[in-house]
Amino acid sequence: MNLPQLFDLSFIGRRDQPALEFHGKVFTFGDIDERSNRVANLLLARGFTAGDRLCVYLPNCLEIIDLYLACVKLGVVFVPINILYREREITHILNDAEPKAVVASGETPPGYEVWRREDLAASVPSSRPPVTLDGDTPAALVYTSGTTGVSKGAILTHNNFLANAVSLLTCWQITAQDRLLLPLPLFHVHGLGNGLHCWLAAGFHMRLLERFEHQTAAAQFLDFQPTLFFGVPAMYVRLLGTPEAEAREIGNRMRLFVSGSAPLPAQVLEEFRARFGHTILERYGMTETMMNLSNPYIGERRPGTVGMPLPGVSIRLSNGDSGEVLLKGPNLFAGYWRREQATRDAFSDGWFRTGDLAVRGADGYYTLQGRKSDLIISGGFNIYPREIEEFLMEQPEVAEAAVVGVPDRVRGEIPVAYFVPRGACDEAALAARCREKLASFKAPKQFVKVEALPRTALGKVQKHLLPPPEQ
Ligand code: MLC
Ligand code: AMP
Repeated sequence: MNLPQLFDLSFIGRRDQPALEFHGKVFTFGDIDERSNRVANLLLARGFTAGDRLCVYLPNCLEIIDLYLACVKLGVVFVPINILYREREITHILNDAEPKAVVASGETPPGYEVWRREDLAASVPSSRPPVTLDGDTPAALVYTSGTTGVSKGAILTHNNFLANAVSLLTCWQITAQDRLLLPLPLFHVHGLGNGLHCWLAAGFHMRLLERFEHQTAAAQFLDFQPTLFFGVPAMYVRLLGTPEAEAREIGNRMRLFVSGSAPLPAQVLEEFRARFGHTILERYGMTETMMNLSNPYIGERRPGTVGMPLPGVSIRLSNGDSGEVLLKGPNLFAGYWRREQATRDAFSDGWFRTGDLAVRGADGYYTLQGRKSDLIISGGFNIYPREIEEFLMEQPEVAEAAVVGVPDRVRGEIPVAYFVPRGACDEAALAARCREKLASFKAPKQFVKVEALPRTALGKVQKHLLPPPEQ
């Protein structure tokens, strides 16, 4: 089966029903289907064929959905780019993915055909183009950083998205009666794989937000009255600020809150339960695999754990009951785009090596214990210190640099840069350059000057020996 065939199943008999709300406008399932057929015909008219890549650098909007659905109807590969990325990060993705065109709302590097959202409004037929695709067809290339600091495109197939959505619908009892409030960005698998695909596979009513704004989040809940919410821990921390009466009212209408992409502190789970009357269900996923493990919908949702494997997912820990998480299953990606060596290195005897460390309890619950690499997760966005260190070392005032994550109440972790200055150093100018050239979540939030970085006899930086930053 391919994705349009799965979505057609839930559209049957529901074409006139409200499917999507965005910026106050409501669209039916029929509208969604026809809008994307038009965009698919437009792509065909512009010479796109199956296997071509289309890069999309847009915030959450209606067009990003039209473009994604048009791509999966044609076998064109959808390549979302994080809207917070800047020129350097975008250039890498464009050079690597070699798209036939880019749809962008902001500035993009030269050398590629760029379309604006208005360009998609051309008058073309709304009939579905006759294309036959099987489930192994790539649907999306989602870029994710490796320990090398260079991001790689994970090839996710129709079958990967199908397996993920069908599994979540079953395990979290999602039906057409649900209502989803979705503030997650559609350029990552949390928003795309879970949010968008559960919506289309179940056929429920979704309100999409351009982004999560903590100042208005509670008002969105009260206004839309969702039953279902997918969020990163930073969103749940922000929601703890909701006045008690409002939190109760929101909780009364809700069926299920799910958290993932970063560890949910047990304390936050407890405080949220006291305020909203719901136990957040925590699950564990990854760009290359989408969802792997989940706490049970019925049964104990245990704080600090990520539960048990989802249907079809096989899991091994490298040392038996502890160690690196190794995975197999229908959710596993088809490899890294044009990186055979990196793909080979990511597997061991057919098992995908996640780089995450875990322990398995006697009753089968898994607890994540950190990562083999020094990945920093800030607000659910991943930061590879090496990428920031390489950028800092290119700056004239920096001789050496080391970036570490320090705990942050809201975002989980934030990046801090330790550096050895080269001569006189204007720290404010350095900070400003980081903010201009890097995605905002990657820019170090504090700079600490040191005389030298602590190193082993072999020259490896010992980050754990760096002095703690000032609070
Ligand atoms: C964040 N910012 C955005 C933005 N999200 N700007 C534009 N569009 C967005 N979508 C910027 C802000 O400008 C600001 O920049 C900074 O991020 C934080 O803003 P804030 O208002 O203080 O927000 P905050 O309350 O801290 O919440 C941040 C957040 C964001 C939770 C909304 O971090 C977020 O959307 N996270 C989701 C990440 C995600 O989807 N991860 C899934 C990866 S997939 P400045 O300049 O002030 O710093 C994966 C697999 C899996 O991991 O298991 O799911
Ligand atoms: P990404 O590469 O952006 O897809 O991020 C995937 C990583 O996020 C995983 O390898 C984990 O380290 C982390 N992650 C996802 N969900 C959880 C969770 N529930 N608890 C802890 N870490 C998580």
